[in-house]
Amino acid sequence: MRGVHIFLYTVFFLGIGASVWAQTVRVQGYARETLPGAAMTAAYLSFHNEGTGDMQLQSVELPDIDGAMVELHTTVDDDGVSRMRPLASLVIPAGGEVRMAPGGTHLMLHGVKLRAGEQLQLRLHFASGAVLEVEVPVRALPVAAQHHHHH
Ligand SMILES: [Cu+2]
Repeated sequence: MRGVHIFLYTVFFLGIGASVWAQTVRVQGYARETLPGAAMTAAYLSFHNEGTGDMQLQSVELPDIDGAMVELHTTVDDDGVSRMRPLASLVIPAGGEVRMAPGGTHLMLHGVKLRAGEQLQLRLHFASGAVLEVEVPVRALPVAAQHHHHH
């Protein structure tokens, strides 16, 4: 698929008794372009943990954009109204997959101006101390979202 980047990342941990295990996660995804005059949008990543231990995503930075801030959000149904809530962290179970998607878990990007066709650099911090840099494409908003932006 054009415009989709897959990142492979492996970290080796030395445990007690010198046992070694590998932590490998595959990440792909995209960010949405910002509306004219807006400085906020969302990005959606998919994680495939091919390692033997759970991975816990704790925070995300945009190293190339001064003043940008990223929050991990989930969407909850509150009496029929969908609302976003901050998430402290996101666990990707060993051998499992986590997919962010519109209307679900997402990265909220503040202080950004993104245009479709650009590439966005993200720096992912995991609880293990591992840091992963990924680059995702910026995609155009779906037509409906250009008229209504719920946040
Ligand atoms: Cu949000």
